[in-house]
Amino acid sequence: MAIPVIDFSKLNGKDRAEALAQIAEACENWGFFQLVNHGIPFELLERVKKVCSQSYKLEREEGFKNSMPVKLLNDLVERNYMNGTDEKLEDLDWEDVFILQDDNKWPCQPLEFKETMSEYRRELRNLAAKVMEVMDENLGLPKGYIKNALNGGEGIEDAFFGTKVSHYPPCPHPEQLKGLRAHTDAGGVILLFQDDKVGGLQILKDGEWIDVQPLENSIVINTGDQIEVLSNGRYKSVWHRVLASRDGNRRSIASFYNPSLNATIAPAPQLIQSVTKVANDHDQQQAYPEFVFGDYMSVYAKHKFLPKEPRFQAVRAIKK
Ligand SMILES: O=C(O)CCC(=O)C(=O)O
Repeated sequence: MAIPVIDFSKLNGKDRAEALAQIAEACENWGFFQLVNHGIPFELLERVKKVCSQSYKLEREEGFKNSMPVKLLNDLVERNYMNGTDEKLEDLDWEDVFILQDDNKWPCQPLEFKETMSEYRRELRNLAAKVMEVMDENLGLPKGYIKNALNGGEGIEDAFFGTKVSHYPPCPHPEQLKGLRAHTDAGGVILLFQDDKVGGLQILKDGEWIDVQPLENSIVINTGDQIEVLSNGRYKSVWHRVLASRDGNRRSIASFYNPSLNATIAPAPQLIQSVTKVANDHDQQQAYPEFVFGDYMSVYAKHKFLPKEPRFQAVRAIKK
């Protein structure tokens, strides 16, 4: 079983209806899909791979060798050996991360890093907007509805757009921990540029973990908890995780188009139907509360690796 691969360029031609339907199916049944022919120049993607790998080598690799995950894994392996046990590290990720925002400190090396990653982030932000418009259309919402909701209203530009550059270095004992523990994403739309060769990302589908197959220069899209709320449960956020691996240093670059902390999030009224209306597949009552995204993030920060349903209950309680 492989996650859907969709040719995004088909939206501009005679096959538009087919591409829209494929994206709708992927959003409703998978929560993850890969876009090819997405319009981001390959030449830029090649530069992105190069500067992120170089920056890891120049600024972070040495630090990872002395990092907490390395120390805690060494201690665990020694303890297991001494005690004849097989304990695992359940609350740690074998991952090196740096975050790029518009206004934080970025790696200085290599010199082309800033220019390349700024260009990449502009392209990805535009792609996120296009993907959200497709979701609007598929859900029968006015054009711009999801983007406006995440920004906190029409004409406001306050969404959070962050880029998380991760490396999952080779791990001597990959069976003892995860590269990144299973979770659903808190926010809106996530655009992931994953390693061409080293796999490890998996999603939970019908009770089974399945691989998100590396596909050169594709962009993996997934929907976060807030799209689940806005769509009133039509587009569910999906559990995913990254396995640690003995070989290869997996690189992934995840860009998050997330709501403003001030945005009020609630199911779109168009997707809530009265209970008395004749039922069809998509008619349903409001399945999620209205809340302020900042409150959701306060809960998420403490419970990221736990099921999402109690998070919705917690923000329902805050709002009351
Ligand atoms: O590294 C990946 O492929 C996934 C990253 C991820 O799920 C996250 O940062 O939330």
